[in-house]
Amino acid sequence: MRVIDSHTAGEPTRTIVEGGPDLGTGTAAERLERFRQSFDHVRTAVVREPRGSDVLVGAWIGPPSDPTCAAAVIFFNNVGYLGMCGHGTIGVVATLAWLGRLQRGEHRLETPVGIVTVVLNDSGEVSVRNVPCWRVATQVSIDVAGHGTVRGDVAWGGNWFFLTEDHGQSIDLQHASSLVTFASKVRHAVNTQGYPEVDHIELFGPPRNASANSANFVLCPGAAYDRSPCGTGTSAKLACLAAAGKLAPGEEWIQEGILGTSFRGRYVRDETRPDAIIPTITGTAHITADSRLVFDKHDPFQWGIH
Ligand code: PYC
Repeated sequence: MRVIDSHTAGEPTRTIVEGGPDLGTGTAAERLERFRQSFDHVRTAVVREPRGSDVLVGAWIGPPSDPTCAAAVIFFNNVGYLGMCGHGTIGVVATLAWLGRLQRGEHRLETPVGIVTVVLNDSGEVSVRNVPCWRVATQVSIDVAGHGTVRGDVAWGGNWFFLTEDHGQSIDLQHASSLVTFASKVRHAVNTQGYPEVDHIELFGPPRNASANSANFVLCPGAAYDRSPCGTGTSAKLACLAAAGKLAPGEEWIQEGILGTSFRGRYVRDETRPDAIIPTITGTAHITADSRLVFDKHDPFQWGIH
């Protein structure tokens, strides 16, 4: 299997470009189910140790069912599958461009949660026009074991997020392990107190760079945190800001991540539903490896360490 590794603002993506599972025909959502049912061992082999790590997001690419799209994409990590992935989409676009399979300009990609439009800019930056995003709950109070009440919003940004500024934590890399512990407790509380679908927790604090509007820490499904500002997390943030009347359509929002790297975001209103926005997130990915994964049937960890 040939894979291309990249990182987007520090967060890695491993894209399968040859020798991936044959997921047949159908929509990206149908093929994700086929991946889950019949090829989950490929997911674990590609992203888990010893070939990968908990931080790695994998991407399967294949022919689209919608002829207006350049490709279908399915994202996965060490514990399962993602609906959409902003940093991963930027990584996939950079990968396809590096392979000479995608030219500058606008393209559409089919994901399990809808079609996204990507622009490979002359600068090499990639802009991702995400699926419609919206806030579903405002300042809900969650009782977090050992910490008391935490208030935050619940929003869809292509994945489900609980977003809070009310946490008393320092948003910096030195505190990464305590942030993971705290955010995991918040997720458990959010899941058991009304929002079982939320699998990403996003904490906000003041940015390091004067040009940014905010800094975040995002706990991904599992126990890894996003090294980038998280594309779907930034989309969820824009949905909350729009719903609160704190960011106007077209206005730029610079979201800094835990490493100090940033994504730029803007939105337009979704003409078809008044509660939703369509965010566009812009960032840069770099290629880090072009490798072949070897699967030895005598290797006890052929399908990854479980
Ligand atoms: O960039 O949307 C994102 C993302 C989700 C999980 C890791 N990165």
